[in-house]
Amino acid sequence: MGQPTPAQKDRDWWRSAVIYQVYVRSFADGDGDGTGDLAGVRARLPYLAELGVDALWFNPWYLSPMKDGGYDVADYRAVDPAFGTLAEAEKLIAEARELGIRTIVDIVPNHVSDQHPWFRAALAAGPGSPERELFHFRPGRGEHGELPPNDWPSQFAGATEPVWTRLPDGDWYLHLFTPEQPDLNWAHPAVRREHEDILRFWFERGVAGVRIDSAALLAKDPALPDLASRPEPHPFVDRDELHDVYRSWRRVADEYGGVFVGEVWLPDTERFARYLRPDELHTAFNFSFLSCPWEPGRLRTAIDTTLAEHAPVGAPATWVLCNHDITRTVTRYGREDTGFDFATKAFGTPTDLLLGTRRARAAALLSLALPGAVYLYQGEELGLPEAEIPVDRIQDPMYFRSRGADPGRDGCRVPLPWAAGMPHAGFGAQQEPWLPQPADWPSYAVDRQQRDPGSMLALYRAAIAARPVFGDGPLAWLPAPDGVLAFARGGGAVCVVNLAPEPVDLPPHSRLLLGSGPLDDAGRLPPDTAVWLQA
Ligand code: TEU
Repeated sequence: MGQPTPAQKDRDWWRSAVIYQVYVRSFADGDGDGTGDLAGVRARLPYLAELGVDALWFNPWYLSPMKDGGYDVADYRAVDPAFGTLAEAEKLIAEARELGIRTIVDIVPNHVSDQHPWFRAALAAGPGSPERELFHFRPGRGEHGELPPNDWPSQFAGATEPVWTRLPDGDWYLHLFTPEQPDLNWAHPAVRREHEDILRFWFERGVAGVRIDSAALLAKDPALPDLASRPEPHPFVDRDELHDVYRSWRRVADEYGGVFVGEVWLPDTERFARYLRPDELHTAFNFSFLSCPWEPGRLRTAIDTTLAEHAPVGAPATWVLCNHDITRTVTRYGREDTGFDFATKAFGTPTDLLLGTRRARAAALLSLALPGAVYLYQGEELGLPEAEIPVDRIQDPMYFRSRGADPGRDGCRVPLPWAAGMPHAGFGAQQEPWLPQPADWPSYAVDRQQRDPGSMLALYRAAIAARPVFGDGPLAWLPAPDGVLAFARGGGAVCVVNLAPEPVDLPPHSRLLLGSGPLDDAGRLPPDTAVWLQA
């Protein structure tokens, strides 16, 4: 095999890209109404170009009643007026491309908003109508149909809330998430046709990729069996029918050179990899790396398992530390339990932010050195911590669905601080932001970090710029003391991460390229610190 040509490299951009996730609502507020918008993103494109990212993934920006932050879509072909217009989205896609930045949109195929015309028509048409066949409507159980059709638990907050809602006409409808997010019936050909059309709609507008929300949940066993009956295969997770759906999506994407990233949460690595076969999705988020505790053995295993599961299907790995659903990295790594699990999220967990930040800096150098694509979530490059939102300001349905047991996901969705001395830390000029910013937010502001060579922002910029020194070879572990991860990828650079409790000597090298923190006085690598070395 020879060297790839520039055209091949360009086509394969997604195999090694740095992709920045924009939660539009909280990124930058262009019109000053307290909600982030496309005008805000357009104004900050130079910031993103300077950061050096290859692509932007936008959380859903479609018309939505915002019962779940836009994951309740009323019209997949319209931009919500709170964010802007379709014409503005087109401009944004084009302007980003001028700066060398590609766009990924977020498609939500499992469910629609209860305000979507299909669901409204289904409600109006009544029991037994063809309109209801696009969803999962069923009569209830019990003498008068007063009991839900089965025992499935909500994907939000476990078993505390049902996934069925009963209508005045007696029918129940299925919603794995909130009642405002009715699940579509993926066995219906019209559902498949519509989504392929939506893909084309956005590819026609110049997007380079599509993130697929809840990608492993779409297909349902039509018998809707109780989970208590231990049905095999699972009635709504990772069903085989899905692969046929994604194969036909792939044919659409291939017409445009578009790529997919699937939100696939599956513990079974072999089942996970099936979504990444050459005629299915290009990539999927690496939630096992994201959930992994800050512990050397576990991290090394997570990395090895990731690479081993991707290799047979020829798909690149992705490396993700956080997103809009997950406790912020600096907070998570500053806790006793440094792993991530929805089930153990709680209010008031003790956190050492200095420790967490040190580790998050090291984790940044680790993930940016690994082979594959890296996802950054807005604010990660600023080292923002998870905010504790006052309960009377919480918006996330996860909090309400769990009856207040789960703090919800608002804490990682707080509007960004851009300028320390400005109202609302420069997020927007006039109105109070839709979620309150903590008092110390200005200390994380972009303008401050831009002036500080020791800032998280400076580290991310330097690392993204230097990343090509690793080359694009496979990962090779190097001998290292206990608790230390060291590897190279054929490009002459070595990444060393010290997760041991004591400082360690650096391996022989010609030059220190980048460090997540200073070496000690004896030139050793302190705990929770990473370096990139020229071998
Ligand atoms: O998240 C999906 C999601 O939360 C589940 O897959 C969950 O992780 C799993 O059931 C584990 O319990 C996506 C979006 O990222 C999220 O913001 C949305 O709220 C959700 O889908 C519904 O669209």
